[in-house]
Amino acid sequence: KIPVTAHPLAEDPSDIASNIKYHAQYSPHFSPIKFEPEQAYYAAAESVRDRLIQQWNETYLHYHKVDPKQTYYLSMEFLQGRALTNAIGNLDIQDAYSSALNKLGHELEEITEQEKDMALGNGGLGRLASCFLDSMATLNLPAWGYGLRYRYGLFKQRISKAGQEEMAEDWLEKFSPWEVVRHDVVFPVRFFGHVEVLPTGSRKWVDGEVLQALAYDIPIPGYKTKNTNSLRLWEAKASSQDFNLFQFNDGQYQAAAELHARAQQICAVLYPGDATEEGKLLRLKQQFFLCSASLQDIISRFKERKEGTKRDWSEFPTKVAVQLNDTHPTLAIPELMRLLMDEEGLGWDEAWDVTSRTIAYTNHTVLPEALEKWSQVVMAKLLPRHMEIIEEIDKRFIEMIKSTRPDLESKISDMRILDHNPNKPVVRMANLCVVSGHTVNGVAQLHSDILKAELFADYVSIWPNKFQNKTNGITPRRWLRFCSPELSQIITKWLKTDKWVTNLDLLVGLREFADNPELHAEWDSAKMANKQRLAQYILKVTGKTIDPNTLFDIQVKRIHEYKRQLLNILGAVYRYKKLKEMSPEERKATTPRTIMIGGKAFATYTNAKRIVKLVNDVGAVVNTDPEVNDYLKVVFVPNYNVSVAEVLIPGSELSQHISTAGMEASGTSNMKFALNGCLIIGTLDGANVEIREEVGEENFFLFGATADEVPKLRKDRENGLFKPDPRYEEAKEFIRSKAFGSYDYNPLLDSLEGNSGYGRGDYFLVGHDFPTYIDIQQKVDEAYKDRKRWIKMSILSTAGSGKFSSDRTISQYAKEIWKIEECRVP
Ligand code: DL6
Repeated sequence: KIPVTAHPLAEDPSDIASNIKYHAQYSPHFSPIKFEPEQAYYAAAESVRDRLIQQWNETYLHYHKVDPKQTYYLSMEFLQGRALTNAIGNLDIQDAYSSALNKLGHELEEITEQEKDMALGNGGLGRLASCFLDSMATLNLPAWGYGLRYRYGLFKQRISKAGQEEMAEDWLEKFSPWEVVRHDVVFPVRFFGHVEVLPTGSRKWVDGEVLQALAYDIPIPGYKTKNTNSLRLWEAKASSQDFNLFQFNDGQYQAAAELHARAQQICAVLYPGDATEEGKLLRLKQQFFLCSASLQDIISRFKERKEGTKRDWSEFPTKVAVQLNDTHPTLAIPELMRLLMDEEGLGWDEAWDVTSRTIAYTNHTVLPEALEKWSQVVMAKLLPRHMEIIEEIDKRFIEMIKSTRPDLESKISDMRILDHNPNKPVVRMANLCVVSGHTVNGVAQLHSDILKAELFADYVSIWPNKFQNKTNGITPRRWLRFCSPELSQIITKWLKTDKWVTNLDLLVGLREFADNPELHAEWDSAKMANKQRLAQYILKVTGKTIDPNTLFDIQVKRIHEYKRQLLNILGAVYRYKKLKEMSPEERKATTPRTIMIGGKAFATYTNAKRIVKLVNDVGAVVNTDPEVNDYLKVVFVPNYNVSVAEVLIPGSELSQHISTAGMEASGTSNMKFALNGCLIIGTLDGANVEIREEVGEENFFLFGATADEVPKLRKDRENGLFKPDPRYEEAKEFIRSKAFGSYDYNPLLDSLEGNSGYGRGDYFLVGHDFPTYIDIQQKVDEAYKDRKRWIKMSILSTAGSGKFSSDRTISQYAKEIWKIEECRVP
């Protein structure tokens, strides 16, 4: 009965329903017979997209007219997750869409489940980039995200008897209603070739192979504002001239389309394996592809914005801020130099001035293996002109040190960009960023302090003002307002305003009600509803029943030895063993717990995959043991991603952030859990330090060595001074005894033994921290028994989370690094 009409900006639910039907009929992706949840999702998404496009165009035109300074956030990862709930929420049209869909016989919640996660990222770094985009739009900041349009996102994880299996994650299997291809935005990107010296003396990169970068844009709506920014993703293509029709007709099908096949490899997957030389080359190609296309686009926008008038290049840094999300987009530095010198005719000094005033770099890790180093040989072959430019930057840096800081001469070999180690000459990307960028920042206070005191200490003495801290943040829209509507409503009711959604500091107002029994009852029931939803989800994906009346204890993050999922599972094994030894009465007096662990292990990271298998094997025994399974369950949550996090985090009560101190740059899931009233058990690492300060020491379960103590503890181990706690030995022995199946866990457990080497000799100090971990877990059990105390702690955790809004982080970047201002669409 509902008429089919376009009504692209309808407000009335009946008109919205008409518009959804319009899309089902006139943007047909399916045969017209069915209108099931899947078809309803695509039609509703396209209907929402109509509105976004309207705002998006207005935003582009407004920025074009005002010509403000803009930020360009270059990142190899964006972990956007699903878009529909977020778009409807930010546009503030949930109720209208919900009733429109009801009129069409659907539930909004059900159809949102149809959407595939856009998982173009690996972990915290990628999700941070996505939170930042949300905040930039919400704060009306003129800003763009730039990334790659990977055909397959981060792999889909399946758990079998053998452990983790990786499958291609096909987010574009059907199509994405959120991307718009811009056929008019295409730039050439060259690889290989050689450098020619022109008669003028200037240099030009020629020959090699040239691919095309084609832009796909994803709209990024701000919360309750018209500003809708873009995430621009590049796809690699070969042109039609590169298709050899003659060869094709001659039956040489592969040869005829060789360049097309190579183009497809570039955006095939995120982080292709880099154990082989081919893999390394492909990763470098991906990085350069992102940098070159983005900079050409940025430059063309810079020129376009003052049509007709020739722009002075010294103005460029007053219109453009480029932020490098870790070292992956470092090639933006030599590429900007090349474009300015070889294409625009600037001299070295002028180009260097522009480049170094434009580019800033964020460091996200101190792990040595994650600090990128590229072979000079590969770089010179793939990017001969860039290698020349890097050599020149290196040479000038050394000259500068020699002439101005002779006291640092002995440090030059560590500080310079090129490492000429004869066995493996490499380019150190972090050094290139520090030398070339105007600002370098860490992502939590402790991490920034470590960067200044250790990794970059020598540079600090040259450029003390170059180094900053920008503690990470998360968007309160996705990570509270939309993922936990129940808790959000309660917060709004008690604060008597919903302004906390854009001013998270207001949460502190909850403190005055922290003992109020009425709030306690509401809080408890919202948390319980979220726990029930989580339990249903676990049943759906694992077939396991978990009891929402037990303490829900969650650790979800990439699997890595420094994050110490192994400490968690050893603790669970110890708990299980103790429960087995207890009498039935003693067991009844314990705090029943459900431990959930989730995360993906990189396909070639053997110990991480063993950890995944161990969690599953422990779960298989514990969960089927009738003596204990009312008191303990251990569940591995498969295929952890953004939309899974949106179910897990609201239902959590305790979450584990237990990395070896000094190793987790910040962490951002710790912020999401704390914001959702979940208590943290953790070490003094990354942003945990600041979370504990904000929520109060008494609301944080702290244990373990501090970052200052870690080097000495490692030395002590090397000198045979470590005395293991008997409980630790007991837990390990229990696993070695094959209590959890026949799989050989000795190689994994052996990494905790011995006394030297990275990844061996318990480099991550699981043994040292185990006893305090077990002790603090007992405190958790006691605290949980006192319901009033626990709920109060939970409320105070949310109340103290205001600082961790990405709106705060982005405002600081805007003011202190990018020097950009709000440009609100009227
Ligand atoms: O800054 C975002 C995020 C931090 O919260 C994590 O602590 C940090 O591990 C992560 N860094 C990376 C880079 N590579 N590594 N490892 O993902 O960044």
